[in-house]
Amino acid sequence: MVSGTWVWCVLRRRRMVLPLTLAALWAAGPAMAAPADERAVTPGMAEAEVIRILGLPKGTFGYETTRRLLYDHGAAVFIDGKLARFEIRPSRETQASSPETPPEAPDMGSAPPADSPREEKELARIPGDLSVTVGSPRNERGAGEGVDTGSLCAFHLGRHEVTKALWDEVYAWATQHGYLFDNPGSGKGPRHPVHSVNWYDSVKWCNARSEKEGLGPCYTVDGETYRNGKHDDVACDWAARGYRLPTEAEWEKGARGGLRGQPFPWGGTITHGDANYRSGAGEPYDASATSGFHPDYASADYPCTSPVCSFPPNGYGLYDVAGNVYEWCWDWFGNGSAPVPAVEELPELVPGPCRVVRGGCWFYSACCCRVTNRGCCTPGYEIHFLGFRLAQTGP
Ligand SMILES: [Ca+2]
Repeated sequence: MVSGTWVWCVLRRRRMVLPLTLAALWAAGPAMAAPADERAVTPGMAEAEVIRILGLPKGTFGYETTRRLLYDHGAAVFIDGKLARFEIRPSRETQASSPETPPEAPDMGSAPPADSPREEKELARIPGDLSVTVGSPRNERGAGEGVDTGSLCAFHLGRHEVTKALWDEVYAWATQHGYLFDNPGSGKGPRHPVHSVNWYDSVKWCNARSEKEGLGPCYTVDGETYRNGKHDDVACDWAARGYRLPTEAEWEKGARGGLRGQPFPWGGTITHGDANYRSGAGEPYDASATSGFHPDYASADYPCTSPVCSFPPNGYGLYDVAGNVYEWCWDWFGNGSAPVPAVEELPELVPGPCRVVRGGCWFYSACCCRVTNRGCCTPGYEIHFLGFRLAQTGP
């Protein structure tokens, strides 16, 4: 997992915000800079408030010390491998008067109405994980991406791909408020995922929806809210309340739905009962009795997308993480070299020409629907099997 930006954590409650350089952090003295004894970690902080940073070279800035610091004292944002902001969390006594919102239980029983995406459960809370594993073993059939481990804070991830109906609503507002897109967005129906939007469109649309709803937009260019043009130097304010694309690690954490060590959110094989993808005889993992495009959605009139939430959700209540449309992620892919390089072979923190896409789609095979499968496209690319899903920072 590589990104030009490594972030980590979360920051939502009342607290002091204390901008600190790393040097100042170290200068703060042993009470802050020295790694605390494991027993000093406050009970009840089990879920990652803080933590780490998949792919970041350890030792760059005293990883273990910083991790423990953050775990004990607050949360931080890393940009390009450097500690950009450190936040002090109130004492637990202070927090006692403002209890945390309990984790939201996955709604496994019924799909949320896709034509009313504003409802409370549009985004599911994905729990933090002190030890999250992403990628797959090298010997996994299809393409072993290599394995990396790290930690993630709790965050929120869209239960379904952004629909054409929601795209249109925000797009109409955005174009009246200074936004310019490369593509108007397409979709086979209002409840189908929007497709044929490039990375720039997706990011700008996230900002537009944030502004439309009075939330702080995440993406800026040269310090200004990103509203038009094609920019590869987009910065993300990971502490902002607005909508954004998931990081690749967030996407995979959410897609697994709490199930570890399996290529799909539900287990080891896939059929047309699980997802909208292109089945083929002899394809690894493919156990479908029907072949070709999904029989319920196949047509000569591409795309063969399905309405969102047409298949069972995963353990976090997320739909279509496997198949339907590929989904843009924030991350740069690396240097864009093919074939897919293993995680640890990717050049660290070096922006490449492609952004990661995840999850497979109606047009591609079972193997592409694996939760670990990594695809990539140039950020200006758009096609009828590529859309996106929203994320939000948050505890
Ligand atoms: Ca998908």
